[in-house]
Amino acid sequence: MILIARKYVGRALAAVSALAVALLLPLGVQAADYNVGPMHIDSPWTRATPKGASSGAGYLTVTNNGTAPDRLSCASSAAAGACQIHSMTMEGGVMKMRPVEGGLEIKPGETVTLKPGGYHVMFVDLKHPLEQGSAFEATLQFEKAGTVKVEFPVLALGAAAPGANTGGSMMMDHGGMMQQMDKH
Ligand SMILES: [Cu+2]
Repeated sequence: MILIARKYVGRALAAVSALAVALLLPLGVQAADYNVGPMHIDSPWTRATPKGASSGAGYLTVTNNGTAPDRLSCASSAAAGACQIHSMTMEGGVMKMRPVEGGLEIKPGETVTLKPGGYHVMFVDLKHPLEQGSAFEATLQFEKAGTVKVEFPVLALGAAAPGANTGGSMMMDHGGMMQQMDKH
C-alpha cells in the first residue's frame, strides 16, 4: 500500500512540475524587454479579444534614458491592419480614446507606462481574434531612436497586467470604448 501511494505521489508531483513549467514559460515571454538607441521598452502585453472584436489594445512601459525627448508611434503589427497610440480621457463622465497625433512624447529620464485606462497601443482592423497564450509582433517607431520590433504576448481576456487575472470591469469599459471607436 505504501509503495503504491509513493508511486502515486511521484506521478502527481511530476504532473504538478510539468504544469508549473507550462505556467512559467509564458511569464518568461512577458518579461521581454527591448532597447533602441536610448529608449528602453519593457514587458509589452495585450489581452485576448472576444469573438468579432475589430480592435485590441496593447500595453508596455517605455523609458527614455537619453538627453532629448522622443516620440513613440506604432508603425505596423502582424495581427492588425494598422496600429496607433491612443490616449484615454474622461469627458463628461464618458471615457474617450483618440489617436495621439505625432506620437507619444517621452521626456529625457521619463518612464511612461501604457496601461488599461490610459495610453495604449491600439491594434485596429484585427486580422484574427487575439488568442490567449499566443503572441504577435509589432514594429514600434520612435521619431529619433528609430524602429524596434517587439512581441506582444496575449494574456487572458480582462487581464489587468502581466501575471494578474483580475480587471474584468476594465475590460467591459474598454469594450464600450471600442464600440465608440468603431463608429468613427
Ligand atoms: Cu484605443
